Amino acid sequence: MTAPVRHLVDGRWIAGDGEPLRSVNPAHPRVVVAEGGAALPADVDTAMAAAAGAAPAWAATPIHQRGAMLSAAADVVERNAEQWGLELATEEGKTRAEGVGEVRRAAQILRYYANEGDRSAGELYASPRAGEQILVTRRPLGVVGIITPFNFPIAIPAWKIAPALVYGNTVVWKPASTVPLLAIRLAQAFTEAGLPPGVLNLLIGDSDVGEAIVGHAGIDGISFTGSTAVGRRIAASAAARGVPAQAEMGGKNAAVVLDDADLDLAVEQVMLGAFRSTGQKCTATSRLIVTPGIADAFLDALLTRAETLQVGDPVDDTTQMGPVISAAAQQSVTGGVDTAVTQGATVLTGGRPYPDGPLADGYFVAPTILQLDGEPADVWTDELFGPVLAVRRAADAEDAFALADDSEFGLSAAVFTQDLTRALQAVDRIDVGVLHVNSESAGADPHVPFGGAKKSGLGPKEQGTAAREFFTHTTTVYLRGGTARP
Ligand code: UN1
Repeated sequence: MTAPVRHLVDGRWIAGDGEPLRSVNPAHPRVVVAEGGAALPADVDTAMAAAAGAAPAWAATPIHQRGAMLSAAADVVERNAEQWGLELATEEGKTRAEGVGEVRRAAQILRYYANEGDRSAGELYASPRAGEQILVTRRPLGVVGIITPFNFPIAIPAWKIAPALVYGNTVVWKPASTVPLLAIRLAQAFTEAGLPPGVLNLLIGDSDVGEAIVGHAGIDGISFTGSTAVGRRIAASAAARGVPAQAEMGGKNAAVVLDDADLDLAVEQVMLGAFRSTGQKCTATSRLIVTPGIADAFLDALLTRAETLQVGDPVDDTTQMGPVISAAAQQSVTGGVDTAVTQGATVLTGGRPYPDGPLADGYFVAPTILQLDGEPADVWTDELFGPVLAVRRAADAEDAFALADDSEFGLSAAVFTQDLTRALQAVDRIDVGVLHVNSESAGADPHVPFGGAKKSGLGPKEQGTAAREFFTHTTTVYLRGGTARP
């Protein structure tokens, strides 16, 4: 059954007047998941006006009350986890287990921020002057634009929208046009929770709608997750107008497997990092670096696992990996593999769609492992956003850490070792925003900072206490009694 695409503006669900917008099931592209008119850039004016109109009353609402609405939204999300998780798998292509897990994760994120009122609201400093104290308090930015990618259609929106709202901002949100249904579900959770009209506005459309949000004169901040090229463009445009921006962009995340690693654990975790969500995570493991004492045994075991990974329809419970999001993504991933081969890479397994059988119609790409022998290759430096793992052999642990760090990106990394000294060296040598020791490179808990080093991110990090850095600004209050003598 095809769901209607609707937009939420000023508390009302409206049909879009733009071009027909349609999300399809990437495992069966003839199946339309949601359909309706896209939003138009002109709708951004209406949504911005609604958000600006709602902003003063929302900012004046006590944070505990704002949090209570997030908590009520979390209840709705949790209650619908099975159904929405299935819809997520159908619209985005990750497995049903991952889809349900992601919906639950969204609820968990909402609950974390729902409790923000019970945490510290600022700082208090001593004053060098008698009778005075210095407070650092926080204020919302105002109206923020939120632009989210397809790959976590409910968790990433939740981790941007929840802090935006709890800190007193109002929001105009544009999700990726490939996943409208899950965006509508999250917005429904907020309306059902009783969020006042205009506080959260949802416009589903193409990049022209995103550009209209970013370029709008009334916008007070922009939070974006997506490709490096778009993130840089948004941040540049925002900076040129003095608007704060937060951009979470690409990764080329390495897993380093050292001689003393537990082989079974490392194989298991590298498989998860490389192929869960079909490799479509900015935190996915796309580079593997192995040292000589374990390389052959590790690669043998990994190849066996990759070749027996169950690729199929995400809603089938035996499936371990689904399709990529679109035909364009499928072409760009296989094109990236072809380029790697012309640059000297050897395909150890995968690299292709499935020409026949039940997977031939969907946007499937087989789990792919490529071996590089030291030659420069784009697959080592550029994000492909698919189930492709490039492998290099390092001379020793030092060389492995240097290879892992040799990237313009610095989002996440994983290091597999049982040697504490080596693990601590990795913390020093690999410049990343998120480092996993003996676990896969993906994953982000709601209560701790998430984001990249180097060129993976611009602006303050997300989640945990870090989110407040972006969604508020400080007012430093020099506070003295009102008499001449203290
Ligand atoms: C995760 O690793 O679970 O777009 C989250 C992305 C990241 C989020 C990763 N911003 O893939």
